[in-house]
Amino acid sequence: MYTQSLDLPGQTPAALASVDTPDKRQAAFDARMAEDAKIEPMDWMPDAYRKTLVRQISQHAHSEIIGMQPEGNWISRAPSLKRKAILLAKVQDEGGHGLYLYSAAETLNASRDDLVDALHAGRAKYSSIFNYPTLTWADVGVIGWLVDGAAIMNQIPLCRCSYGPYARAMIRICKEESFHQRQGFDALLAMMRGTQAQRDMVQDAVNRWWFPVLMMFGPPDAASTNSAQTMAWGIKRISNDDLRQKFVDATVEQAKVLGVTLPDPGLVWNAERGHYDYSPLDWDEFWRVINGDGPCNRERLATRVKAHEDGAWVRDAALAHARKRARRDASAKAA
Ligand code: FAQ
Repeated sequence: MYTQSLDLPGQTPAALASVDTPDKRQAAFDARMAEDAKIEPMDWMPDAYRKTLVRQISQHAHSEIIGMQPEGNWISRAPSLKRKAILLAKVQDEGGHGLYLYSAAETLNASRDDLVDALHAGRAKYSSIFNYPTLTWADVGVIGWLVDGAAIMNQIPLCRCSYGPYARAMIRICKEESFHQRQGFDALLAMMRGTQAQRDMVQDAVNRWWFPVLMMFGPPDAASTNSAQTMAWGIKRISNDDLRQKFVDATVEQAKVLGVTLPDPGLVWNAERGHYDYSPLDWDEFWRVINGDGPCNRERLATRVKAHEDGAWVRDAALAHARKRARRDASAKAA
């Protein structure tokens, strides 16, 4: 990844490099956490910190890769050349985000093959949101506006994550996601200025995506098993419920500009809290979806596994080429 080559042995910051007993290493790590400094790949870190980062970063990478499918499905049916070019670029960006993130996970000594195997075998999670279908062109706009919008809200704080490679990957990803969000809003605005049938299509898509998007932020804080520790480690900075609330508050105003109704009668301004209230979410649906039984889980995984198998010849060719180059370099050096 573009940043990792900077993290070379010998560049380990003094605070962690100079300590050699387990207790001292832990104390130095804790001191780093207390001063909100970054941990880099060559630094000592507790196993549990490494493990939780691999879990979160790899699930994030899987989400980006699986997340190419719902919109990729519409590239050949985009309504104009301009929209097709934008959508192609966006879907390609999501693939790129997956690659930065797999690379960030590799800096933690995780093997990419193992991570991908875990996804294909159904052992690793990916975001619940990508298990919902894209039925019309308006769904593509709504993914940009709401799904990318929620992703940005969740990911901006990750730019300050305590693990350097993840934080730096997130800076670039967030810049691209914010283009994605704007293009989705723009596509919807064009439809809202069109015919009644187009406006109805947008409203229908918003009705179907609104609640699943709110679930993207994860379970309520009280049921979030990982939050306390990941927040203590400076990986997560803002809780699931607080991010969800920030997203709701920001999106209500955007919906007004667009002229769509958010499908929740319980969505009302609460002057006392200074926030919008919203109705309780269907957490049974959320757990069903993340445990493999959403509307498209089987289809998404089968498509991913097939793409991986169909691409075996590309990986074989790249490895053969690398071996050939290494042999050539070795004989050039020997000559
Ligand atoms: N879906 O204890 P917590 C995108 C799991 S990228 C599935 O609260 P945590 C870009 C969670 O893993 C979208 N599983 O967990 C794009 C845990 O299970 P585990 C992805 C979920 O980690 C746009 C269990 O529930 N973004 O959209 C979900 O502290 C358009 C308990 O939950 C990221 O991955 C869920 N929604 O918080 C691409 C951002 N929520 O692992 C294409 C980085 C929770 O213990 C098109 N990740 N779970 O077995 C995070 O910020 C966090 O991992 C959370 C979950 C907030 C997702």
